[in-house]
Amino acid sequence: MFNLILFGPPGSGKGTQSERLIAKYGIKHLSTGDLLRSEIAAQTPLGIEAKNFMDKGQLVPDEVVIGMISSALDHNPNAKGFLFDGFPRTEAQAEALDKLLKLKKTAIHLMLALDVSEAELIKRLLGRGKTSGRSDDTNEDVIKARIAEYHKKTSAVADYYMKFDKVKHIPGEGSIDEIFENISAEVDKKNK
Ligand code: B4P
Repeated sequence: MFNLILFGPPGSGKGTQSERLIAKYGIKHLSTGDLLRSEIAAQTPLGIEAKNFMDKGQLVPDEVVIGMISSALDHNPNAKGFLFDGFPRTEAQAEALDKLLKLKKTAIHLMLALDVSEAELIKRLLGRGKTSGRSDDTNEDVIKARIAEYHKKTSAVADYYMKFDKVKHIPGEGSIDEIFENISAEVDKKNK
């Protein structure tokens, strides 16, 4: 089993690169952002609660996203590995993920962290907002709040995995193909 975390601030290319990674390596994609947006579309109680946080650019409470990931892991017993996209986003989520994977006798093998400047993040997200219909991408104040949440609560998650020597930084600016080549090279080194 090979388990990978794709990490980075909002708009750094996690969703974009995830599509290519799952196509190449056949691992199961678990995006908490996508899972939350499906709950919102289905107007479930969880989705209605999550939308309040997401519309303000805030993180959804840990217990909500940890519960979603735990159930997704249970529903995919035959996966040959998982790609975690947008999760974990707090240290509490990282600790919970380690415990969940340990119960399944596996672990995180690699965290790939995409580095992108703040000006580029804002440009990309406002660009996506023109076509995506995502309310959190159309307002620059909400985008800035998401980036602030990242610095306050999420960037420390890389330090957590750094202690276990599992983090590789990848420049996240340049062409999507070029970035994917660098990502693949790191995956291939670990996943022989
Ligand atoms: P997510 O769905 O995870 O979304 P994201 O971080 O905004 O985007 P991502 O990084 O995947 O987008 P990409 O760069 O691919 O989160 C949304 C919200 O959900 C959060 O704010 C939070 O409220 C909540 N949430 C999710 N997970 C949570 C958790 N674990 N805990 C608590 N709350 C959680 O794409 C951005 C744009 O850049 C696209 O238009 C793309 O085409 C473009 N792009 C990508 N690569 C590019 C490149 N190389 N060059 C130019 N443009 C590029």
